[in-house]
Amino acid sequence: MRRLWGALAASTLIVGGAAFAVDYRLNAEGGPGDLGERVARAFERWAAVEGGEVRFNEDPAAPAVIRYGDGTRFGPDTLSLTVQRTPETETRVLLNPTAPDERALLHEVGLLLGLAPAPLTQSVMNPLLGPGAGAELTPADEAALRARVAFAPEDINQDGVVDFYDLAALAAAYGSRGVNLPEDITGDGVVDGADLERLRAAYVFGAPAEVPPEAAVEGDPEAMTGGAMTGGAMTGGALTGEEGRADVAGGGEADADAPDDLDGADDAAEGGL
Ligand SMILES: [Ca+2]
Ligand SMILES: [Ca+2]
Repeated sequence: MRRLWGALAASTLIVGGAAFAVDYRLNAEGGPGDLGERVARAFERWAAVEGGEVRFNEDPAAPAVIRYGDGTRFGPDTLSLTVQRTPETETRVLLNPTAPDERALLHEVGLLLGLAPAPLTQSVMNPLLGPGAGAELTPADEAALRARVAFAPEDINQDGVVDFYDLAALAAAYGSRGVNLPEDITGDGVVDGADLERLRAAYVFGAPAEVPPEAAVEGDPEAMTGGAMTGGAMTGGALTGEEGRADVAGGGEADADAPDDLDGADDAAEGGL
């Protein structure tokens, strides 16, 4: 069983509406030199989703970088990790240089697109790659991307209006930390006053509908931070902190290394942790 490490993508990477774009930069040092080609293939598969309308722009100044981590710091079952640190805005997708895996890239690009992890499914957004899983986008993956493109981040329950029910969802999740939480409108990994302010700015005042919309809020924080394990499958766990966080998922056992260290660089030199 191979594991991915996943964390969060930032909605700050995303231009909402039809022009849905992810800016990124690449660094192929420290691993196989065909990183660019493999990343391009992952991009193509997401960009081919009908109704998805996503673009990927390589930009040397982009806040998201895709590169190899320090192979000695990855566990044998860990394929990739995405880390975002706050208050810095850099998002780092770190790939295991000894085990390049196209499925891992498909998953990590989904995170960059702002899609929530989907444990216990056949989705490529499942942080744990089961046998035969994760190689192709599923209908659920395609639907998640279409919804991400179609609805403003402030429309938390994705019903087409920013209203009382979005506020209720945000209130219920207030203080939560995690990976691509729907209520984390700003995409910084925590649901707090900044998200409330974004919601306030988009809020349409009116009487709440008598019949609440279908609960469409995804990304149950418990699911993303749990460590449940079922026979031969899935587990997830999230490490969170004041300065940074990384969603960790894999084969059930904790990894000795903190995911923040998987790039093998000195934390202080990285300017934060
Ligand atoms: Ca809504
Ligand atoms: Ca936030």
